[in-house]
Amino acid sequence: MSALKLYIGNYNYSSWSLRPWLVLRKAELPFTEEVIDLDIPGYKDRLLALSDAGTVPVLMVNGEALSDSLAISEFCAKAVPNLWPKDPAQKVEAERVVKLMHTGFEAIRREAPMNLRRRTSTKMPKDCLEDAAQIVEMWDDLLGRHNGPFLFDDWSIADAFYTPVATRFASYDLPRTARSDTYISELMSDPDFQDWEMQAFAETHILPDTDKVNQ
Ligand SMILES: N[C@@H](CCC(=O)N[C@@H](CS)C(=O)NCC(=O)O)C(=O)O
Repeated sequence: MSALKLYIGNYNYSSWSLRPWLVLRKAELPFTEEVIDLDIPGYKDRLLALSDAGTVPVLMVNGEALSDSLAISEFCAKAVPNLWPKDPAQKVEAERVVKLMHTGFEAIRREAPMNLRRRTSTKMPKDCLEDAAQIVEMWDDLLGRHNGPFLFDDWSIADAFYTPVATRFASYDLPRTARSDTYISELMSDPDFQDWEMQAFAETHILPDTDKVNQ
């Protein structure tokens, strides 16, 4: 495997960066990482110098830039088996729920941005609560049909995509069932996630606009 370098946003805030970072960790693919502080003067130029997307994450593979969390996760899945469920029907379902997260749930993303240092019990907007309820229903259904502790029994890319969502439930105290609460705890006690979280707690860079959301 070629040398891999993952460019990521700030540990505390960059949910899209956390997803492929977890996938690389679970794939046991060696990689280095570099944080690009978001929302500081010149940050966009740095992102655009890396890839036309102008966003993080970006995975450099032998000098070639691969942007987008899902594309990077798919790259890992091609290199290493078992990052998607083995059962073909489960794989289709896992891909569907990942795509749902990748393109949807706009209200929870806007109103409850990932902010690992944040803990609040503020009243959340209705559309955010509707997204949260839909996610809990989906988690409960998948967890009920499989043997857990993950959405498709063993850990998969689907769990990477919902880990930042789990942190939003904890940060903004969003309503959930006992079954979903157990799943959230499982994701948040994952040793790889905890390594990431430690970096977030140690980080001093602040995104004031994100910190203000639903303060
Ligand atoms: N669809 C992209 C979204 C990437 C994205 O929006 N990343 C944010 C950080 S979490 C970003 O780079 N924001 C900086 C900006 O848009 O200027 C993915 O899945 O990687």
